[in-house]
Amino acid sequence: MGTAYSFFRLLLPLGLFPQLQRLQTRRRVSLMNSGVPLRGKITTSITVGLIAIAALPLSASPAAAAGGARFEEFKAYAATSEEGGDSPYFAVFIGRPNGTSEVTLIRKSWWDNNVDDDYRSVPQHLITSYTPNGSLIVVTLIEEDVDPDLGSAQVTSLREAMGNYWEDFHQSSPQERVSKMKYAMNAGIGARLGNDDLLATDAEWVNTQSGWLPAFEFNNNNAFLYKAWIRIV
Ligand SMILES: [Ca+2]
Ligand SMILES: [Ca+2]
Ligand SMILES: [Ca+2]
Repeated sequence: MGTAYSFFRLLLPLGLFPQLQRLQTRRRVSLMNSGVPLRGKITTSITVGLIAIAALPLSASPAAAAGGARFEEFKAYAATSEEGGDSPYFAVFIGRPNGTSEVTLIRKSWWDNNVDDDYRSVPQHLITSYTPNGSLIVVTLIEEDVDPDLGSAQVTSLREAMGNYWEDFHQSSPQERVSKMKYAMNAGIGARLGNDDLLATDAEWVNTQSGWLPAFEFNNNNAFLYKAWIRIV
């Protein structure tokens, strides 16, 4: 899949491509109704589908030894300067060395308008049960204003876009992987937010199958400081 294609997908909040596919289906149906023979085309798409199935990586099944990733806790050392408490939530991307990936939102109702300086929370939220060494975890801290901007449709399209991007870059150099995926999270989330604030993004590598990863740190010109901790369990 081309890089330009997946970057384009990143910025498409609701996914234009399923609509294009539907349009093609409609066109095919209307062509069938018009009596135009389509056998050649249908055979071709079945063949392409079979090739795609045959090309699925065999390494996708989890290795028994690999641990899962749990979002243990976060602390707001300094909340943002907005009036009242912050309403933080986290978008987490996990890219594995085999090219598979996940995107999850971590958001608790009791954080809403309730996070001030020195607030600490221990949600112990299991993100995924498969995080082998060499996986990259990227976390973006977002602050809600008015109402939540990322519903399930936005998360689904973000997950798909990030997945395509990771497929393209999961074998690039480690430095490039970090910078590309941080950039992709910022661009992909930014394109899907209304009035919520994207505060900061940080990344860490998984290099243990049991224990804490280094803290994820979120700050921007000292306007706020949050840290979050993920543990491999
Ligand atoms: Ca807010
Ligand atoms: Ca805000
Ligand atoms: Ca909002």
